[in-house]
Amino acid sequence: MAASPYLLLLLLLFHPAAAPASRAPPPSQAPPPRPPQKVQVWPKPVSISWSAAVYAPLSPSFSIRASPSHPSLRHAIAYYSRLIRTERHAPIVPPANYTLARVPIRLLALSVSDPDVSLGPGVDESYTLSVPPNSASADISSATSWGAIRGLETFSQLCWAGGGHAAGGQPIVPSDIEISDHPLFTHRGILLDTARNYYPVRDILRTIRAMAFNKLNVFHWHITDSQSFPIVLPSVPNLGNFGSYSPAMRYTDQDVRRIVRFAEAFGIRVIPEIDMPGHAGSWAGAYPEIVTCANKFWAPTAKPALAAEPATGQLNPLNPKTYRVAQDVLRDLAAQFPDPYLHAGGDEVNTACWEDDPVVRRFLADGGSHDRLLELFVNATRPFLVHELNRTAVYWEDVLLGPKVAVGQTVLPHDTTVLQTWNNGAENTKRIVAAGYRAIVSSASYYYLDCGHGGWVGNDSRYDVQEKEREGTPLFNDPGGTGGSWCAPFKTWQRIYDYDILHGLTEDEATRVLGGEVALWSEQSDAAVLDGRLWPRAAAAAETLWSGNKGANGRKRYANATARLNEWRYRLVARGIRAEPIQPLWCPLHPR
Ligand code: CP6
Repeated sequence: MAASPYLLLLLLLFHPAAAPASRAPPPSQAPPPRPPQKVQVWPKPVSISWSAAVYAPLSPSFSIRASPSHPSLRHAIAYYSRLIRTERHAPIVPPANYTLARVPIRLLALSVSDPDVSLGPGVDESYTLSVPPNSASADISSATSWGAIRGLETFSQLCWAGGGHAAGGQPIVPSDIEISDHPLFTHRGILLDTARNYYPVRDILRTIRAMAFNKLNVFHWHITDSQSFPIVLPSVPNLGNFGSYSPAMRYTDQDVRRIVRFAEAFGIRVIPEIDMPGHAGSWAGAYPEIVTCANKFWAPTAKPALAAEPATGQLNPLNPKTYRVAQDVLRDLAAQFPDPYLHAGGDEVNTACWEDDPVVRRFLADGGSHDRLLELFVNATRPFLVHELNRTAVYWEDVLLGPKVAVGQTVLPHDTTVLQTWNNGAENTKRIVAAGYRAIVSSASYYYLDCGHGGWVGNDSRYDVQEKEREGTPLFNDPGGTGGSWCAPFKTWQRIYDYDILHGLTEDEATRVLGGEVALWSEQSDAAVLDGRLWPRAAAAAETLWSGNKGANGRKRYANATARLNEWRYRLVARGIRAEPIQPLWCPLHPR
């Protein structure tokens, strides 16, 4: 029987939930170490060779050194030194026998051939890691500092607590192991919407740390939306002052710097998004004159019967002041966020909202079109963003594809535009890359983590569940718009893991897919549920974006992923990330 009293003792002593973090059991009481047979690293590295089940203890004087040293690596080295030395995660699954190497590992040596390469799109994140047999030092080699950081994460995951008496109570690592690793996609991200509900800085920092654990490298910060404008920008401070929920719910210059620096230390880019011209109702607090229909309709459609959520409000493309404010916003943003990409929104333009404005109505009556309005807006903001601020403009797919409003390809040059798809999974991605654009995939039906929690507005007579059932109307198709039809079904980790962002693309088209982002829209989440909403589902995406979802035989490695993701989830919890469980603990203890 697998669950011997012996194992239960081990769990009691070492399980993160059971034992306080800082206190290792006295060596005399500790059972012999029981690491897993297979090496567990999430996301799975491209190649691991580990022939014999030999582990080496870490020396109490274990240290990490880099040559040449570089500022961007210093933080990561300090962080991982501590993480590794205080490792408290022990494997759940009882392992078979193994040998403990006699020589402890005293040094992890990083050699970086080009440490000054700065963080940015497409940066080389490859690394090799080796722990030679009977050696007191392990090595990580990489082209860039960012690759070294990925290697440090891998090394930290090789370490297990519970080395026991023979290991001097120290963590142990597999010995005689070689790992060679690089990402499948260069863009692997999480979108966090901080406008529908606010997230304190510390929760954002924790999320960034969890991203690094999963080798995700892009934090797409959907800062503003119609509901709030929670950032204070120096040239236009009133947008934040009048557009945020409260003084406590604003990101200051200092907050932003802290987040950007923290992310960079983990090799994570921060791409800021200020959504415009749609989803901009919150701008009306400071500048009512440039916003059409603010708070008058619900978004994204102005038809009450189809309303999805409060509130809307759009920038008026025919008001010259719109562009003075928008340029101030973009300039301030570029000063705060060093990443070469800047996201300027462009999603879900609501034509009726524009038509609420008399000047717009006259423009349309005189032969103008909705497409022309969006084109005016993009042509008045994009060149500034690209040429003055030297950024690649990221937009939602809507800008090119509509469905309601779209601009021509002449407005969006291939080399300075990246489009993020969301609305129609594979099909829209194909349309975008076939048209020659680079794409980031965030298919709503696979990668939207917010959905599945019912409607956004309560106390609504249209929302009588029993009556719906009597009518035979499934709630998911609730035409009242409060049932969240766009959300169904809930995105399970399996659904996310199975999704292939290159599905249906030719080889040439696939070269223009930069990667993917899972999205946490925050109508129904805030810091209270953040970790559980993101993890471990975002980890499922992280693995497919790093090394794909197929095993060596070319088939989906789904069954094998369950046990590994379960194990990984426990380590995330041990590292302070409150990830949801995916199984009863009973399952790994009773393998079948
Ligand atoms: N907010 C903004 C949203 C969404 C988008 N943009 C959204 C649309 C559909 C679903 C979830 C979120 N809430 N600004 C679309 C990019 Cl299902």
